[in-house]
Amino acid sequence: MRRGIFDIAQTVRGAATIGISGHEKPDGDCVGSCLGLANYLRDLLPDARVDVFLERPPRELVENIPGAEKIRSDFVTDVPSYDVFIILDSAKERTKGAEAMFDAAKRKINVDHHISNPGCGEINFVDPEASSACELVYDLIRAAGGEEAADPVTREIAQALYVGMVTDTGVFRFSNTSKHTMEAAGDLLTYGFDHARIVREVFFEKTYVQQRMIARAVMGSSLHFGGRVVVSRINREDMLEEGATRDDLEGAAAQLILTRGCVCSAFLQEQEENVYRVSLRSTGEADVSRIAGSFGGGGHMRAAGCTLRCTGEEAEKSILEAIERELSTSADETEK
Ligand SMILES: [Mn+2]
Repeated sequence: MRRGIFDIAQTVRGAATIGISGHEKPDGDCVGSCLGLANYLRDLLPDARVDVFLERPPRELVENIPGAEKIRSDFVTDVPSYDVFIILDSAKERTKGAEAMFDAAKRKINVDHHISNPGCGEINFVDPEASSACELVYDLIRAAGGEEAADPVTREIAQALYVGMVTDTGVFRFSNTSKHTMEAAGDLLTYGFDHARIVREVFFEKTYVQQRMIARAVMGSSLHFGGRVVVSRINREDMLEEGATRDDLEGAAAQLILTRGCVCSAFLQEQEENVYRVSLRSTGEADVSRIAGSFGGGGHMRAAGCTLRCTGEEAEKSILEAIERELSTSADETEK
């Protein structure tokens, strides 16, 4: 049994209004965990109102996660204070539009697997060992008290949670994939959704513009520290030339870290003049959540992000210095 797990059915008992939210720019795990839990709570409490607040998810998630059409992307509600508000896959600061609703709620719950999140609820179920928020929601639903005979998992719930596990484990490739992750995923598969289609559409498919932006990121990259670090930067004029938006840069960071010999990568994208979003990846030798944290960002050991406000050259230089520091620190720690 996971540390910090609680009885979700018991906790929401009697609630008439429940709010749910996750992080900005919601990914498969964020949308899957929010909608998987929302579907479960709607079945559990048919008379309760369950509202999900998220920015509009990308098309492949809307098409593959049941209930996505009910998401409230305007963050507008007429409920002054939700009986229960649950933030998934995020700390409250990253939810943007939902933070005030969370603060105003009568009961605040936080479920997350980000190592950088200390927990922002009265009830915190935060486990960095879990592959995904969806794995934690799966555990919550399976551990919930209720009628013995009824199976609380439906095909809709199973599909939503599977999308999140696939997303955050890179289709069960990353080291966050545990025996328990596979057992949970295996259990979800028995509900009979088209899992092969999900993997293709949610994880692997790219638009042609995305493919071209990945190519540009790789072509424009440079190697550092004897080939152990690869860095690439995409400027606004690169995006303009390809007709690309920010969403079209998806996949570039993941491609860079696949360079043989490389243990850490940084992908910088210019958001506006002198503002760079940095996506950091690591094979495990460096803890990139610490690098991101030193610039006010966050994330996981092997995938993290932050924003730098300076010129592109300065941003690259600062990031490379931070990576060098982190690599020497983690080497020292290994020796001890
Ligand atoms: Mn996640």
